[in-house]
Amino acid sequence: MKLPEFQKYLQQENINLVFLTHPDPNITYFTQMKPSHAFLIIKQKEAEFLVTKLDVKPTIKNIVTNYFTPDWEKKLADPKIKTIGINKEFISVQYQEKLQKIYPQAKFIDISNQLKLLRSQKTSEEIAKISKACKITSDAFNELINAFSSKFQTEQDVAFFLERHMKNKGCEIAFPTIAATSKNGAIPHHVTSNQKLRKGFMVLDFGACYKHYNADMTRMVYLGKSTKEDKEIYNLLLDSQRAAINEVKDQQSFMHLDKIARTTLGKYSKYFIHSLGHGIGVEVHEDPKFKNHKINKNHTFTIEPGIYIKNKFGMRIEDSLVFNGKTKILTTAPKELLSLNI
Ligand SMILES: [Mn+2]
Repeated sequence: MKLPEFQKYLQQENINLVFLTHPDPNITYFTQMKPSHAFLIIKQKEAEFLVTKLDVKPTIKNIVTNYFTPDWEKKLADPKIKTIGINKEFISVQYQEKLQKIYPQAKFIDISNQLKLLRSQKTSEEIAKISKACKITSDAFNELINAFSSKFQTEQDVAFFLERHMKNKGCEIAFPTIAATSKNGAIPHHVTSNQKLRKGFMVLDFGACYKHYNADMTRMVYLGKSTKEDKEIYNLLLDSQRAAINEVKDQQSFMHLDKIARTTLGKYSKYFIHSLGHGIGVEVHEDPKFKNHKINKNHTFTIEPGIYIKNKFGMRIEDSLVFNGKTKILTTAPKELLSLNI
């Protein structure tokens, strides 16, 4: 993805070499692979992918692949290398020290921001993969609703159903599925366990990962019979999410969407304790950042307001979207509050 564009940047900035170390997601971004251990070395006109014999040796356009050899460090030594770009967010201190020994003459600069910027604007190929991940995620939810029965006894039973569906469709899971009933839902990142299902709101936050591209979606269902008050607060949250999505347009600041969502929540906004969303791609959380970025064409991101009332209940509604000049919601599973019997 965008390797030539990145190499142009290296030429402009006079960076001789970029060294990406396992498990940097940028390795997956450029190679569209996730080997168990690998380095990616990008120069201004070439790139080399070093993998171990434990993985399949891939063929990648514009990237030469080689196996690690015992003398790989010696092979890399080159006194002409003066400036090296590293991703400070992922390289370990150990590897940075190793590089300093291989290239004692070189200056090291952090290129993490350039990588984030490059990745934040998706290519059509990437958008297609994210869309497919989102479709499989939405399908898993629909299947769950159709199959829901008294056989589902624990939060894990529900999570496993969703995960099995996504894996059966050729996906990995983007992150461990959150199935949180009743007061567990008040913890946004509740760890799903063999906790018996309780009546009340159930938060389902999950996503498929298709060919290294992630989806992220949260839906609410109500176990048992919801009251008028339950429906009112749920619909307020849904209004808040829709109001924020309606404000998506080119060059709009993400903070403006955040403000709209909170204003709509009114007195419940104090229970909305996290950011409205995040960029999504080869990482579940990546740029654009809601704190200080603006919407650009080909950004993919989530919108996910929530209300969390400690020891009572929690709720969140989340969609993954692409802005391609128009707003397109990729996670299309229904958002009306469904009641299920347990
Ligand atoms: Mn999310």
